[in-house]
Parts: sequence; C-alpha cells; structure tokens
Amino acid sequence: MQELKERIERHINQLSEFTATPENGTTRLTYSVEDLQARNYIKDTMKEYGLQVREDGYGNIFGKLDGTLINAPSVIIGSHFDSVPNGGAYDGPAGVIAGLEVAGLFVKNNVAPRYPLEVVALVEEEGSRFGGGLMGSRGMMGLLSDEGFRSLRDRDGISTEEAMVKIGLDPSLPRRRDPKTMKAFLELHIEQGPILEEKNIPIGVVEAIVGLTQLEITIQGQAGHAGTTPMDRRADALVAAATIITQLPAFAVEEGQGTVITTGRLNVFPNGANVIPNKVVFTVDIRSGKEQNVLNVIEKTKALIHSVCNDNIQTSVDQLLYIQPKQFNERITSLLKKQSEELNIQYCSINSGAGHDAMVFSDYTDVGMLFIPSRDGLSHCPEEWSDSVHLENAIHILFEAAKRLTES
Ligand code: HGY
Ligand code: MN
Ligand code: MN
Ligand code: MN
Repeated sequence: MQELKERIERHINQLSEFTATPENGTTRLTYSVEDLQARNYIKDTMKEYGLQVREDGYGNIFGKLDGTLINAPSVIIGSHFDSVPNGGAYDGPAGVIAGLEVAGLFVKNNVAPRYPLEVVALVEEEGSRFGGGLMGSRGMMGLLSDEGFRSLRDRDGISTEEAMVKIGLDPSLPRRRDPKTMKAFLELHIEQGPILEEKNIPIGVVEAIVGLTQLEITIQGQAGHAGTTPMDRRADALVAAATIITQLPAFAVEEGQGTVITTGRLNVFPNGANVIPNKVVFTVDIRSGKEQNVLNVIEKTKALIHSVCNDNIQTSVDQLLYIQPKQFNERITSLLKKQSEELNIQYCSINSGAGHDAMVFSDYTDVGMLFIPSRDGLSHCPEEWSDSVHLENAIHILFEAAKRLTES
C-alpha cells in the first residue's frame, strides 16, 4: 500500500481536479457534475478499502467497516466534499481524506473493531448551491424537513431532488440517521485562520465553534430608464441595499467579542448598466462565540432594513440558517489531546470561527474535531493550502482515537 503521505497527496490532487473552475480554485457545487466525479472517486476509494458503501436520501456517502458487535452504534469520521465558489482544495476534502485513510489504517493493520467505523462524505455543508449550509448533516439529524428539502431551489430554479436525479442519485433513499446508531463523530478540518501557523503548532484540538446565522435579504424597488428617470422619482433597489450593507460592519464592531458580519453574495436584477435596479438579493452572515451577540446584531440589522422601507421600496428577510454556539464535551476532546501527547505531536486548544458539520452532530453524539494549519491563514480562496505532513499527523491521532472509541 502506498505510503500514507503519497496517498493523501494523490487524494488531494485527484479531488481538486473535480472543479468547474480549473484555472481558479475549487468550485464543486452539490449534485453538480463535479460532485458526481468526486463522489465516484470517494466511493471507489471506500470500496478499495473494503468498506460497505451506501448513500442516503441527501446523497451523503457512507463507507462502513463492520464491528464484531451486531447492531452497535458507529464511530463516524469525515467531513463535507462540496465547496464555496472558487474555493480551495482542502476545505472539506481534508476531513473526508482523513476518514478514508483512518479506515485504510484499520484495514492495513488488521484492526477488527468491536463497534463499527463509518467514513462519511457530507453534501452541501457550504450552502453554495441551495443556500444556508450544513444541509447534509442537518438533514441526517432531522433538522431539515422533507418539505423544506424539496422546496430548496438553486439560482436557476432547479430543485434539490431534480438535481439529485440528474446525477443518478435517489432522493427516495432513507434520510434520517437515528442518533442511537452514532457512538461518536470525529472531524478533521483545516483551521482556515492564522493561529496555528503563527504559533507554529501542527494540531489544534477544537473546544468550541461560534454560533452563526445566514440571512437573505430581498429589496424590491422599481426598474426604470437610467437616463429619463429624474432622481426624485426613483425606487432604486441597489442604492437602498448599499445604504444597508455599508452600515452593517459597525454593528459587529459595536458588539465586539469577536463578532463578525459579512455580505458575501449580492445579486442585482435586471443587472443592466442603463437600468435602475428593481430588485437586489443579498446575504448577511453574522457570527459570534456568544449567542446574545448574534441576536443583538440580527435585531439591529432588521431594524436598519426596515428603516429603508417606504411606499416604493419593499424589503423581506429570510433566515436561511441559524445555529447556536457549540462547546464540545470533554470526553473526546481529552482523548484527542492524550493521543497527540502519546504520539509526541504538539497541539493547542482552539476555537472555530468557521461553521462545521461537527457542530450539528454535537447535539446528538460525542464529537471531536482537529484542525491543521492553513498557510497564511487563507481559506475559501484558490490560495488555500495545507501541508500533507500535518494531515498525516492528524490521521495518526484520529486512528489512535478511533481505535479506542471502537473498542469500548
Ligand atoms: O461558512 C463556514 O464557516 C463554513 O465554511 N461552511
Ligand atoms: Mn468546511
Ligand atoms: Mn468552508
Ligand atoms: Mn464543515
């Protein structure tokens, strides 16, 4: 079997080829052609390692290594394999690869677990195609109704189920995961920030994750001719949106305690250079380690949106995602620290400013999460890069932890 580091790099290089923007980072939207290519690669690797492969009604992929105990709950290890537009090659796939290679080490070392080990590759964690995010994990745990799932549309109006069928997936497969079938969930992820690199520490043991919300705001004005419409007779949706957006950062700064706010997506309709925009749709992403900070900023944001309303400008606010801050429990966090010490790999505790599937599962099972350094702290961009030596470290730690968790 190829050396671990070689396998890691092969997986990263292969998966990074499955992108809609080959010259400009990774764009792998859920249920796209690129999803299908990555999915097939992941499933082939699971089969190569002798795992039993299945997909659920969302298209989440599971590779199971049976345990000696019958009907026992699984130790699940993995992450997501979708991306942001023009993102990096490591956000998500690093964790899927860690899961694959931990299973590979079980097989290579003839470890026969008592409890099953399951590798998981989750869909639509970023929400880049259908909005919100954490879709595959939230769906598994019943936080997304079937009606809610079916009603999701991408920007071309294609529904989740239509998109699934188009790449050969079966939306009628079982969706819910009974938490009783889950013994633990482990996730490796790139830090996506500068802390580990600045401290020159190869492993972060995640203790907590920020709470976050994603709002989608629609501003409705009146289209008109850019040349013939007097300035005092306009209902310009883009001017109204810009008035709101430029005032948002101050709300996060006033809140302090690491609160952040971002408008990442903005669409102008009809988007013509000589047409007064009649509609603008934009997102507001608000995060903080303290839930009250998020709630305060939501309130101020809604009040500001309301203040631009008048007879000619209407607004609406959709909450695409809301998830409270998470504190991971001691059980697995301390196990990960112990394994790092036994392997003589330096680590530090770290909190996450990024959302992760682990935060969904942490309400249903014991969760443990490791970070590896991101070069220059960059992520969600083509420059995203992590050292496969760090990924190898993390896989060894997770292998030792998974052995213990599948034993007792
Ligand atoms: O947005 C996030 O924090 C994650 O990358 N989905
Ligand atoms: Mn991610
Ligand atoms: Mn991400
Ligand atoms: Mn994640």
